[in-house]
Amino acid sequence: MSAPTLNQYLAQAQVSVPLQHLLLQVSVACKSISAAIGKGALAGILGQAGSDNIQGEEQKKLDVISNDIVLAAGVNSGSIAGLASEEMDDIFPLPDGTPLGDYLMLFDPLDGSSNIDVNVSVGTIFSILKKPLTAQSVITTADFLQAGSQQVCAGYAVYGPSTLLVLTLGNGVDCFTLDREIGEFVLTQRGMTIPTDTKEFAINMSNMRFWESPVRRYVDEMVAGKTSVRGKDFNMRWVASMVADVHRILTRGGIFMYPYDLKDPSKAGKLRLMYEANPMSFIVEQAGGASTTGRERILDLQPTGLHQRVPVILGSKNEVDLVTSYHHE
Ligand code: AHM
Ligand code: MG
Repeated sequence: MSAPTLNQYLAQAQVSVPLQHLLLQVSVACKSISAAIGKGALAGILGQAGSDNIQGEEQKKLDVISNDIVLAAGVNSGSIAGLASEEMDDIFPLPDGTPLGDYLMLFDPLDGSSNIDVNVSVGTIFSILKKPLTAQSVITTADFLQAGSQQVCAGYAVYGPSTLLVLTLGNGVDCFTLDREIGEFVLTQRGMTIPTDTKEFAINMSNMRFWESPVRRYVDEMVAGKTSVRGKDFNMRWVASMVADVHRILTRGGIFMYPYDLKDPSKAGKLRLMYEANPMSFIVEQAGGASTTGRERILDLQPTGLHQRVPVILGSKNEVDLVTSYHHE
């Protein structure tokens, strides 16, 4: 029998019908973004949009296009109670007449967007929560501020040589590949697992002078390799698209770090808890890896704001445990 399409897979899985609708709409959004990225300069969509997002970062045209596509997917699913995006200051006001569903979705429509103009992999990350029982008829920001451990689903698409969709529903991690000839995501890997040990690390080394001493010590030891207490040599990779770096770790192991740094002490790191750290931590843990801030498990953090930033250390369990133990010494 041939491998199931996403549609067939969701119908077989123990997934509520509204969540199936939402995930199918998200997958359609990912196909549209993949098509737009594939056209690139031919469609005149590379370069800056001329606006800034809430974080004061310059938006690319494709950031704005991707954001609109994912918002429409959420609205069209009929399963959404609320939507929040890395690219928008506040939660999205659903258009009048939108049927109100039970799910909240937070997303980074185009992660790694500094890589768009140089034709390097980028992606879409999403996190799905249940609307809290205490929610009123009008959804508020507070309804979204749930710990990552409350996620019912998380996933990412990576737009690389192939377009992939990686999903967890809290029961392992499965990977789908977009078959462009039939226009469907087809299951190509069930039960992705991250090896416990690794010889590969990912970190932006140009920030070294801003790191705290536990990260500095950990990276120094890996760089010293065989001559250090580690007794083995390490290799380094940094795509600068979290989706691509995390996907490599899900495929062959590794550790990814965007740690706390003193570059801008008010920010506590670069990556965003709700749009990047939580969904990726859920996926990584479901694949047998670990994810911490260096001090605490990311999925246990009680969010304080939609756009909150956190340090992120995730991947092969033994390495994450080691660098986390350095923070506790
Ligand atoms: P973005 O969501 O604005 O693209 O920013 C997040 C990205 C991550 O994908 C990546 O890990 C990191 O920023 C790269 O940062 P740097 O430019 O410091 O290497
Ligand atoms: Mg991002």
